[in-house]
Amino acid sequence: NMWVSQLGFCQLKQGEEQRKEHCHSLPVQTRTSWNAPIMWELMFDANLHDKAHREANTSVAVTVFAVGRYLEAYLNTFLTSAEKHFMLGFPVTYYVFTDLPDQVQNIALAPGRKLKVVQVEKYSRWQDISMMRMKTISEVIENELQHSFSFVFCFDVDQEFKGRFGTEALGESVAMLHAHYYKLPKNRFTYDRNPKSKAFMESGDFYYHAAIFGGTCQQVKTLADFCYLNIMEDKLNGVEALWHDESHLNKYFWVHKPTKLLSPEYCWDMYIGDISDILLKHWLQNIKKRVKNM
Ligand code: 2GW
Ligand code: MN
Repeated sequence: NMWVSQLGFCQLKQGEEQRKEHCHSLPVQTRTSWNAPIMWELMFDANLHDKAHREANTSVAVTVFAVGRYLEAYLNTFLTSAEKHFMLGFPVTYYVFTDLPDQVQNIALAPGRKLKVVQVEKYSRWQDISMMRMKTISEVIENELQHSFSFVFCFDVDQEFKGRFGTEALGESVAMLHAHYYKLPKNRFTYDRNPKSKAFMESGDFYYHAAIFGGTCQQVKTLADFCYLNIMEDKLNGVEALWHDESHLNKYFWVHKPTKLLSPEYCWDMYIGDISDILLKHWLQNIKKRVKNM
């Protein structure tokens, strides 16, 4: 997949100049120490990424869980906004996992786009609803996705697409910079600090957000298996990581470095005051507080 990073690299220098004109803030970090690109607005040419992925016949699977009251609260907004902004013009299949398959409403899908509903059990603890997604993701990749899709992206359902979320976000192994932490010093990162948990970390690179991760089927399956096995080992040992699956995901990306990072523009939170780095606000925003307050 050399062409993706080559292409990102050519764009970077030009983009840095453009960002200086458009942003009031200091330059943002656009490369990790292991040379993975961090995708900030203006640092890439969306058309070049689309062209390359059209030539590669790229198809994308999305996994999203809407269990219990999250179905009514969030699923339609997630899907209708994805149809406006997510990988437009590319074949996308949404895999909706829910305990209430009959209550999933039909929404209008563009040509080449599909929705599959898969029934899952409803765990009684919300921590298990969140964590056990890793098991289901691994199984669906193994049984179905690996044969039909180039990439898979896994999303929290409590979000709304607000702008292009396109092929520039695709890569072997893609992690999301958590909007609340990207400017904080590392000692503020909320990694799991309990040596008894498999998610335990003393230091790390970034604090990643489990609301969005993706990559090739093989890479995402490796991630999901790692997290699921460690979650189950924690259960056997009677411990639970501080931020559940997110703690295990952070451990995974510390041990297996992602090949691409998404800037917090891809999952911005409208309640964060300092928007000086954010050119394209709310590409995908955390809508939870707004819905809960209604
Ligand atoms: C979750 C928490 C409290 C009560 C209910 C639920 C819940 C979650 C639910 O009733 N039904 C359901 O389908 N979920 C799914 O789990 C849904 O897809 C949701 O987006 C996801 C994660 O739960 P969420 O979005 O409420 O958690 P956040 O936004 O605080 O998420 C971060 O931390 C989580 C672990 O604590 C996960 O790592 C998540 O990926 C992170 O974004
Ligand atoms: Mn969420």
